[in-house]
Amino acid sequence: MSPSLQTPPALPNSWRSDALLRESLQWRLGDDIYRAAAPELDAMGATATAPETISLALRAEQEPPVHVPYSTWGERVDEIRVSDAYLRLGAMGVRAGVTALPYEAGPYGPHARVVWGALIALWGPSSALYSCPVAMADAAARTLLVHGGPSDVPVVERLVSRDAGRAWTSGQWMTETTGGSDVGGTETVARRGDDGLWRLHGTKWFTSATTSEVALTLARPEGAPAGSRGLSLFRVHRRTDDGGSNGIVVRRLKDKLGTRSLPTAELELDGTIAWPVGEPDGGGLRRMATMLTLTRIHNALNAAGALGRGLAWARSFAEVRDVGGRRLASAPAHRATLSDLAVDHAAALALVLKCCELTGRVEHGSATGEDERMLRGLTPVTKLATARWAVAGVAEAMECLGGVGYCEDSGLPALVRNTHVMPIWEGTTNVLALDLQRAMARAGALEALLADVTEGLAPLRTDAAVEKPVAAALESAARIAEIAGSAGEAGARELALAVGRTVACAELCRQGAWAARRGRGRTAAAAARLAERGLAPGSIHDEAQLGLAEWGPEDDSEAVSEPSDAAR
Ligand code: MFK
Repeated sequence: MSPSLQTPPALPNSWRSDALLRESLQWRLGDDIYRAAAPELDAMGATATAPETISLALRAEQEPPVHVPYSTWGERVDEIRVSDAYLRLGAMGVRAGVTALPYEAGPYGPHARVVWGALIALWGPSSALYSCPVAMADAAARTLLVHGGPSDVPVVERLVSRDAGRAWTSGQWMTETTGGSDVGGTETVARRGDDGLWRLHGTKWFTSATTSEVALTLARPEGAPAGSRGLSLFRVHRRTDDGGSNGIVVRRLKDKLGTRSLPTAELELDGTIAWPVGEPDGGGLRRMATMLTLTRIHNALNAAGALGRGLAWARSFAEVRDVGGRRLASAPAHRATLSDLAVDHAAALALVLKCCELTGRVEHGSATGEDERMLRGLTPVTKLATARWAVAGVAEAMECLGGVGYCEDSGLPALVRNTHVMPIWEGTTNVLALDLQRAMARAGALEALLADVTEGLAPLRTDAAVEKPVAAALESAARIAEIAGSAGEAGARELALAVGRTVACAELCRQGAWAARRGRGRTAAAAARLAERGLAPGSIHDEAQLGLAEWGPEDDSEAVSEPSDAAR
């Protein structure tokens, strides 16, 4: 090799090289379950970072889906062709259990969702967004198990299969032209025919992973009231049993900033046969919330995974790159940047693994009422906070690689583009911040979260390893309790982010104290750094209008005259 050429950074096995992820699992699972889980996570860490996998992901990015509306002979077929690289990455995940693991009677019991969470975080950044249909398959399976009936069982069996040849994925068709957030405005109508079958008529404006074999969707049975209370939940199949279209016309594929390997379409439903999930009695949005809760956790796992991947690239590059006669990894300013990325990654993992732990207990029937209240509030907080941290973090990671990181073949641009969707789909930051307020008002979610912080940290007040961040998290919890009641809609986002930082800091303190007793100090240091950055704000928006008005004097009489030349 010519001496002027840069040694390429090598992506290491993402399980073996992520001490924080391994420690988090050991702390949450205990030694025995950790030892049982480690081999499959190690295998995924190797597979997800293997050069062949990274090449497949790059190729999937370069081969976007194609919509074929008509056959050669003019028949409307609405075929959507996707890259075989995208399908191969999906099969890799399915075989490893990204949909199956939580439904299997394995050795993990209520901890299955924690092991699975690590699996998703490792696989996600290499999946070319096959993580999206996987999220919806898992969430649809759970929704059908909780709210469906016997006819849904064969569908669930397909959704959670490890057999990539048999496995199905699901869509989640919620968004209509009336708005992505305002689901109560859904205009799709459900009619029951004389044959007893329900048929849907309407337009779904954003349907992700449109090649999925099934989808869950909302529609308003004829005569049902307006608003979200009139909506029912339905299962639809993309094709009829004989391979026909089931009354679904693909209007076009969306041209998106990212998620390019993934088909997202506008669909016309014209007599689409559908099966109600539960009774078609107007409780559809409440049932759909089961799906949303799980897809939001998937989103957060992928955000944490993206941060981990960005950090891994930045770290690997710093270890081989020389700048100004020294290794980049030894330059103090760069080390500080990597440190802050590591803190974001630690905070994201802390939040989302706690969600996984709570979800596992709920699914296993061992959750307390407090666990359920916590999960209700922590899910929107985790989704919104991790998505924002990931967007900022992967951009930082790209900057760490300089101009090469800005080039497509480095893989960093795809990581940045694909992370940018995370704050948008599954509810934007503000929609989720308002959802926290709904959870506070209806489920006592904030009290449960703050009680968990204060009770969990009480024994650590005098623990030398984490004394300072423990004090900061306790102070922040008290401050949140003080401001929460008056936060209102304008303060919803600041409140939710403060809750996210505080719970993350508390979790890192607990893990850090445990790790310090085993001679490891990095998690305690991450908790301390997170606390130093500030957890709860001193004040919170009560009314916000600077963004609406022109920034300038209220009227002409307040205008300041131009200074004279002498005064300049
Ligand atoms: C890599 C990972 C990839 C992930 C896959 C992504 C692919 C899929 C892409 C998409 O589909 S993106 C579209 C996602 N759309 C959304 O996330 C919708 C955003 N909007 C909301 O979440 C609104 O908050 C919501 C539509 C739920 C608000 O509607 P309403 O009509 O104001 O709700 P309302 O009346 O407060 O709640 C209706 C019922 O649902 C209530 O129950 P009850 O009928 O028993 O009173 C609520 O308590 C319940 N509910 C609402 N949100 C809930 C919930 N229950 C539990 N958890 C929630 N989050």
